[in-house]
Amino acid sequence: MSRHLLWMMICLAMAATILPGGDAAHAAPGYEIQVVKTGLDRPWSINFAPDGRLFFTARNSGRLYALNITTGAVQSFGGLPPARFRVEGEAGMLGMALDPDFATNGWAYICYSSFDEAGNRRNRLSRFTIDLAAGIVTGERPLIDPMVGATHHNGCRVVISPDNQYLFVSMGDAVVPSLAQDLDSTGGKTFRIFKDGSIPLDNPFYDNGRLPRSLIWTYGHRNHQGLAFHPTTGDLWSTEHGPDIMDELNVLIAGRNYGWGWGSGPRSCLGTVNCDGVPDFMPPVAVFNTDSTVATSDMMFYTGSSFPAWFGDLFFVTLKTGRLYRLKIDNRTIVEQEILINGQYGRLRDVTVGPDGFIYVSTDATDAILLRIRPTIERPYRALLPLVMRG
Ligand SMILES: [Ca+2]
Repeated sequence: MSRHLLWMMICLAMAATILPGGDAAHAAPGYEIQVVKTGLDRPWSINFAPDGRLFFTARNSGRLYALNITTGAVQSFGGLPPARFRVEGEAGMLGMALDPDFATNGWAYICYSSFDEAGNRRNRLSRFTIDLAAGIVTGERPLIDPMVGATHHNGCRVVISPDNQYLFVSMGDAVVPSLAQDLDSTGGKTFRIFKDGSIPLDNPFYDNGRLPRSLIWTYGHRNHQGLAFHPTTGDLWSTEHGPDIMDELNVLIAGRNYGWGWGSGPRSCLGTVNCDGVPDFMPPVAVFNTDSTVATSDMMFYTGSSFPAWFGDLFFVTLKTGRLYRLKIDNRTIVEQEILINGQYGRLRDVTVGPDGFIYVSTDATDAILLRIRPTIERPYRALLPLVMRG
């Protein structure tokens, strides 16, 4: 046996001896991915309710469901889809936010695609009341109606501000980029209203209640379908679909212009390219896959207790590449990036945190999967004890 081979065998033996004891446990990833439920009716927005169930809108059927993540039981609520519901292309039952007092008032804010009375394509933000005892959705109260609509680029992510005063909702450009630069159009905007639908007088373009500009928070968007408030800074962040390149991550500042629809051509003012002269321009925090979009869908900031090292980290999912990203943020800068899921479950639509502190992700399919990321269960320490000799 050569000295080289002998040395290699000694090294291998040492590695085999050391790994099970300690280093392997540190080298192993600190999380595992579990399939919670399969066969879900194309979820678009997933939200945990105070009773621990996961409520979700179903894009194509226009229905609302509640999933018990322990038993797997799924409740389907009656009273939906709403009248003149519209499902085609990317349109359908989309964003939802549950009121912080959902347990007592049953309010859900839902943004969905509709037809108006003349049959034009629109989108609408409404408040519904969910009667948990009767299992039915009632009492639709439109809050922003109409918004522009098309087969594609219907926006419709909705979130409630941390102070429980305001609703923010995103609207896409309805495939007409120039609408995003027009303060007299609802296309390509973020809107801010009080939860009862009334208009805050301090909105940046408030003009005697004139619509829609009095509702506008930010403009110049293509189709932003992720919204979330940072848990400590209070900044409103957003993921936005790029056309064929440059998906964006933005911080949405009152009155700022995010550039889409400026100038001419489908690639004018992308990221920070060709954005000279754009009024009120706010550049993105980051662009992803500049040569081809990853198709950013929803995002959230982690505020659970199961991954203390990830508290305040930004998570977002992608459709085209089926990824779950984790970004560590320092104020408005990304300081660390990790991809936790990379295409093995197909298109990913939504991400949220559960009451158990685990991270829940839904796929984008007619027969969809709910996944969760949980900490790896610690293996007991296996010390290399000497043999106990009898005698
Ligand atoms: Ca932009």
